[in-house]
Parts: sequence; structure tokens; C-alpha cells
Amino acid sequence: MSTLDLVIAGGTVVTAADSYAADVGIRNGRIAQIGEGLTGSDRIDATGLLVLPGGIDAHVHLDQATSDGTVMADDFASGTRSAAAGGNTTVLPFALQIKGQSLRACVEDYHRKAEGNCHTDVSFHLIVTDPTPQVLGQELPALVRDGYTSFKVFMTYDDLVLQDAQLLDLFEVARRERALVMVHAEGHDAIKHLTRRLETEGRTAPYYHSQAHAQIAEREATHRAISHAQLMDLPIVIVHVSGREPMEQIQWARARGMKVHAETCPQYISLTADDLRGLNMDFDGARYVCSPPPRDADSQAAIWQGLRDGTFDLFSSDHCPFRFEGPGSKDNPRARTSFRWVPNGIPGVETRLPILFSEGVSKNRISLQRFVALTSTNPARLYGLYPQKGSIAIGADADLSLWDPNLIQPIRQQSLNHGCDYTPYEGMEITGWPVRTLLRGRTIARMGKPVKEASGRHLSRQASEAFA
Ligand code: DUC
Ligand code: ZN
Ligand code: ZN
Repeated sequence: MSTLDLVIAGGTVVTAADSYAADVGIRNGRIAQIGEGLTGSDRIDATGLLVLPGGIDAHVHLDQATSDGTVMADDFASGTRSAAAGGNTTVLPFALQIKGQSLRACVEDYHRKAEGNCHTDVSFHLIVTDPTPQVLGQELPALVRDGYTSFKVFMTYDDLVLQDAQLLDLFEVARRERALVMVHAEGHDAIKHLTRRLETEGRTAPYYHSQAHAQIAEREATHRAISHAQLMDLPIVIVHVSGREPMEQIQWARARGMKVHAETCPQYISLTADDLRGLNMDFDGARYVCSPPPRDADSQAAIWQGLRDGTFDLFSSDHCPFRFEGPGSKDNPRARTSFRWVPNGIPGVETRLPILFSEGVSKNRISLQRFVALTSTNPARLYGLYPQKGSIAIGADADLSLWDPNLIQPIRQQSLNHGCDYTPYEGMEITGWPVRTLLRGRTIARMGKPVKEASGRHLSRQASEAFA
């Protein structure tokens, strides 16, 4: 047998099933041997470190068009550099169809933005906003067959919302083509009604975003999406579940044998609606505006329970970065007039894994195995990347993140690599950090700093295991 290119020696290998002491041997970018006393041309000493499959962040927004022309703070270069520094080796951003645009054209356009700029591997989900007969009958089926095997739909936002009849049409195509649908479940009419009422009452500060996007509206839409999926016999993913009530809908469906998968995000365990109050109901609260918004302590406790008991399959960042200073937010005169104009989204691709590790593993709320399942193995399985990605096994890509479980340091904006000018988690004390990230056996980040070269590729994907 030929020599190994690299051995990660002396660490503790952690997968979604096990933890054990072993060396990991890498050849031609793949894991070639797992065992004791391995030797190779090169060696990384992982004594005292955990060796995990690289993080897979299945929900990030990079360089995505917005309805008012606000530019996202991260393009592919900065967003994937930030991802790599945070222990990720693959991210899944969204190729968004603008209404009236061909879906194929928007995918090609997104590839042009990504080409040569990726520091991690990437694979595109689609966002379908205009399900014309051409999209339903030709473009979408062809794209799914080309390896874009998942797409997102929105139940709110004026420029993105789909009516129930359109959702049902899309679900039918998804069932036939075996595409996994990700649902943004918030009831549009309820949000519009509450927004109007709050504005009439003069309640326009960023905090009121959390009241307009009420948990009841999320619960209702979650149930509606589940019912549509049941009618079409379709597995779905409810993304960015924020609290107890929508989560209970998912449990209700699962208890009846429906294939409803669920994702939650760092903001729903680390923030509450009170953060949107800012210093004194001022504009500082705009730093925490995202949809759905963070809820309350009761919802945080429910989300933790769901992370432990398997209600949640996925823990993604929903990285959706807008700068606080500049036309995107603080200096946008419209945003000052009402929360409705504040861009919905916060950064988090670099802090997702440290937050879950620290709050979950280090504080004994979840096991290391569950951490790996939620952040790498399940996303790989659900989005058609397994077993190439998401595990430490012979033949898999050598995508690894090495963790120092005892390294304690706070999250600081000045140390992050994203294009955003703030982090909502400033000062949060973190125990356990990724100290080195490898993509196909090449180091892409060390001690929170990405390397220069961009060696990431676009991955075409299989059908989701949800259809198995
Ligand atoms: N939905 C997302 O998935 N991300 C940011 C904003 C939103 O509404
Ligand atoms: Zn969404
Ligand atoms: Zn999102």
C-alpha cells in the first residue's frame, strides 16, 4: 500500500456514533486508514484534541439579491473564509430566483459568483419564488436531476411569498423528482396585519419586529406546511424553528408517522426578543433582527429539549449578514422609520459551532455524538452528501475539524472573518474552539485564521435520505 500523505496523530476521533483514540491517515484527499501508530509523509500532532468531521452548515446566505438592493455583507470569498475559520468544510447557500427570472439562469449566475472564490466546499439549494409552468414542468425537474436536490419556499415576504396553491404544485413536483423542500414557515397575512397595527400605534422600534413576527404566525404556517406535505406524501424540512409552539407542531406530525424534519439555529438558544430592545428601545436592537425572531426563555428551554431528544435533525447558522453601519441598516433612513425596513438576518457562520459546542457539549446539555450529528452527519444525510461528507470513515473526503475542548475565549467581532461589522454574540464566553480545519486533507484555517488559497468546489448532490 502506498504511503499516507498525512497522519492526524494522537487525537480522539468523534463521529455521530462513537468516540475513540485513533490516528487518521489521509491519501489523495480522502481518509485512507484509521488506526494506531500510523505513519505518513506529513503529520499533525492532535494530542489533547478532538478530531471531528468538518462542520456542514446547511443554511447560509451569501451574496444573495435583496428586494431593496441592500448588499449582503458576505460574498463567497468572505463567507467561506469565515465558515472555514469556524470549523466548517462545506456550506449550502441559496441560489435565489427573482420573480420573472429563469431558475436555470439564476443558478448559472450564482455559479459565476462562487467560481474560484470558495474556501470551503459549497453546494447550492434553490429558492423558488415564481413557479411558472416552465419552472414546474422543465427547469426544476432538470435542475434536481443535475444535483440541486433541495429548494426553499417562503410563506411570507411580499417578494418571495407563495400562495397555498403554488406550494401544493411545488410539493407535487418535489415528490415526483425526490427533491427536499425547506419551508420558511411564517404566516404572511398575520405578519402584515400585526405590522400595520404596530405602526399605527407608533410602535416602530426594531423590538416590534419580534411582535409582528409572532410565534402564533409561525405555528400556524408550520402546521399548514405540514398538512400540505402530508397531502402530497412529501418529506419536508421546517427551517429555522424558533420556539416551543412550531416545535410542537413538528412533534405532532412526527408522532403520526409523517416525515417532517426540523432545523434550529444559534439565535434561538442564545438570544431572546429582549435583545431587540437594544439599549433603551433604540436602534441598537436592529443588530438582532432576524426572521423568525428569537423568542423567550421558555422557548429556549424547549429548543434545548428538542436538540437533545431528536426533534431537531439540523443545527444551522442561517447566516444572513447585513452591516449595521452603512446603507443596509443604521444609515438607511427608511429603517429608522419602522422595523419593517430593517433587513432580516444576522451573521453566524463562524460562531455556529463554537456556540453549540460551548453551550451544549461543555455545559453537558448534549453529547459530543449529538453535536456531530446535528452539525455535520445529519446535514450530509438529509442533503445528499453522505458518505462523501459528514463522517470519519475510510473513503470519505478528509474534511476534518480539530477541536480544543478546553480553550476558553470570548467571541469578539475583531477576531471574526466575516464581512459584517458586528456579531450579535459579542463577549459571549466560549469553552471549546476549533483550532484547525482541513478540507480534503489541506489545512484551510488555523486558530481562527483562514489560509489564503481558495480550494473549495461546488458539489452536486444525491437525493435526500429522507426519500429512502
Ligand atoms: N429567512 C432566512 O432563512 N434567513 C434570513 C431571513 C429569512 O427570512
Ligand atoms: Zn427563511
Ligand atoms: Zn435563511
